[in-house]
Amino acid sequence: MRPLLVAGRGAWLSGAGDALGRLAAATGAVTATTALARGIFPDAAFDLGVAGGFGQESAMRLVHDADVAVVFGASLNQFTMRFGGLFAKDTQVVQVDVGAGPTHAAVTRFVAGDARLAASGIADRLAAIDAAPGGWRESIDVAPLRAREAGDGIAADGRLDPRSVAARLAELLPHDRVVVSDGGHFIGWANTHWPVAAPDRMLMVGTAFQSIGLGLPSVPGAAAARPDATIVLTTGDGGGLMALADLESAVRAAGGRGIAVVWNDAAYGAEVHLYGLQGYAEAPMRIPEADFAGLAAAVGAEGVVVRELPDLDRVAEWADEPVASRRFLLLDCRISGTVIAPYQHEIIAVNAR
Ligand SMILES: Cc1ncc(C[n+]2csc(CCOP(=O)(O)OP(=O)(O)O)c2C)c(N)n1
Repeated sequence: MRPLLVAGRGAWLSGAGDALGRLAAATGAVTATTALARGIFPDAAFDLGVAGGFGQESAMRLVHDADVAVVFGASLNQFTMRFGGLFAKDTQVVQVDVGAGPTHAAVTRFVAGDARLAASGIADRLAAIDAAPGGWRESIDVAPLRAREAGDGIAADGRLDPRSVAARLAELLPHDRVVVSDGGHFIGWANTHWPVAAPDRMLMVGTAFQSIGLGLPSVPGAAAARPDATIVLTTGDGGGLMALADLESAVRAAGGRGIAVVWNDAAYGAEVHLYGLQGYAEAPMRIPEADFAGLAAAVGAEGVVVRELPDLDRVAEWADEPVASRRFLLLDCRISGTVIAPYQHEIIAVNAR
């Protein structure tokens, strides 16, 4: 057997993390999550990361190798399912959910139930019969499958490679963070490169509402909900400009425990990749490069223009300073628009069908 467990936000809401960890150990299953459940499995050693376009290609090949997949609290939307290509044709897909029935044609069996109760119930029964795990996951070196693209540092156009920025920030961002994400092409970088301590520490407001411009205004809410956490906003220049009035609110609310990462590609990048490629005029999709560092300084934050990777070292110094004496830190990352995230390539390919 090559068992796989997939958990989604429903599993997190039902408090299924520990039960799913027990079930994974009892069955010897490798694990994967949806974007909204990253960090739910207690044992990261056998976790492949996100199922779907935010997952690494090598990890997704292993998902495809699974002969049985049990899905807890995940709706299996088109992005999780890689537009139909996530599982092999003959994979047994069991969906456990409190919903009325299966939510994807790939589901071969539906079990109505709460994720936590179902997972712990199955784990209890396996323990009662002394079932031994098959050993599939121990035969695989999972960590290299999750390896993230490190990028080229500087892209051919002389601007930063966003993969390299994301990889370096993964090393620098405080671990007590809550990440707030606006919407746009850039959403891939946080999702592929920045680990999440628990699912409720990654808030994808832009994706939830399918609207850009909600990142900056969500910072005060995150700061109020998590008074001890570092609040890290990830936003594009398009969404950032749209919400500019809320820059001051964000800076004031999060103060010295706030960071904003602005993926400044001087464009509505998602539009360029999805529609520019189809031949539509790109000029309206371009944005004159805005000086976000300057805008931040105007409302009392510290703005840093990031043109080279060493410019990010300021984050390490900032993290060592007392919260009371430092200011909200905005990283105005001048990235190249030429690096297209793998998840966006998936969408481009579907649009071309
Ligand atoms: C209110 C609103 N307007 C337009 C869109 C369509 N839209 C989706 S992504 C995007 C581009 C966002 O640009 P930016 O914030 O710079 O991020 P990037 O795509 O460049 O990473 C647009 C315009 C939307 N989702 N919501």
